[in-house]
Amino acid sequence: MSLFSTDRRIAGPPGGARTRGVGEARRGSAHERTASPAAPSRRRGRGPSAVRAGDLAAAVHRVEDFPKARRPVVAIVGRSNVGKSTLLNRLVGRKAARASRSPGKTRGIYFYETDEGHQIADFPGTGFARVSKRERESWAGLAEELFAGGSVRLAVRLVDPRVPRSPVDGEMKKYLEQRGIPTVAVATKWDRLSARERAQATRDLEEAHGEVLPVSAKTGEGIERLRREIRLRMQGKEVTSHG
Ligand SMILES: Nc1nc2c(ncn2[C@@H]2O[C@H](COP(=O)(O)OP(=O)(O)OP(=O)(O)O)[C@@H](O)[C@H]2O)c(=O)[nH]1
Ligand SMILES: [Mg+2]
Repeated sequence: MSLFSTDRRIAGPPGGARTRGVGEARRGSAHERTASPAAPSRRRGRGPSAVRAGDLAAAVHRVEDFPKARRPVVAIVGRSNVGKSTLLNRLVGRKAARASRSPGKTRGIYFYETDEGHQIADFPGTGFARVSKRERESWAGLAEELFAGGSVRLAVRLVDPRVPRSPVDGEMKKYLEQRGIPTVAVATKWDRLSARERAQATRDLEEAHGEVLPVSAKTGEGIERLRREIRLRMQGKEVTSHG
C-alpha cells in the first residue's frame, strides 16, 4: 500500500512508498499557496523566542523541510475531509491549521507547537482521488520519512463514523501497525449523528477499529477526553531513535 494513494492498481506493497521524487515537490506551487496554514500569530508583549500552542513550527513539502531539532510528534491522520485540521485547531485551542468544506485542503505535513512539550502534525488526507498521482507519491514519501524517523510517538487516526469500515482507514491502521506506531482511533463529527446512529456507529466502529473515541470539534464533545488520552500516551516520551 502506498499511503495517501487511493488507486490500489498503482499502489505498491505495504511500505513500498519511496522518498524518491519528494525533492521534486515544488515549493510555492498554486496548491501550496492556497493550502498554506495561517501564518504564526504575533506574540504580543513576549520575547521573540516565546512559543505558543498553535504556532507553526514547520511546513513540510520536501524532505529538506523537516524540522532539524526533532521533538516528539503526535500525527493526525485520516481520510480527506474527515476533520483533521479542524480537530487539530480544537486541540491547540486556536485556528492554526486551515480547514475547508472541500476535500484536499491540507497539502503538506504541517507541524504545530503545543504547550505540552510535543508537536502536533497535520497530514494531507488519504483517499482523495482528485489529487495527482505525483502529489500523492510525494506525500507518501514524506510520511514514510517521518514515520521511519522515530519522532512520531502517537498517531491519532481519524475515522468517519458514517463510513466505519472504509478500506482506506483499514490500510492506514495496518500501515501504522507495521511501523510500530501507537495509535488512538477517533470518530469525528459526532455532533452530526442522532442517538440511534451513535449506538449503531459505536458497534460498527469497534468491530473495525477496536476502541474508538467519539469527538466533535464543533461542540467540543469528547475533546477533553482525547486531550487526556494524548497527554497520557505522550508522557515521558522523548525522541530517542534516529535523532
Ligand atoms: N459538524 C461538524 N463538522 C466538522 C467537524 N470537524 C470538521 N468539520 C467540517 O468538516 C470539513 C472538513 O474539515 P477539515 O478539518 O478541513 O478536514 P481535513 O481532514 O483536514 O481535510 P483535508 O485537509 O482535505 O484532508 C469542514 O467543513 C469542517 O468544518 C465536526 O466535529 N463537526
Ligand atoms: Mg486538513
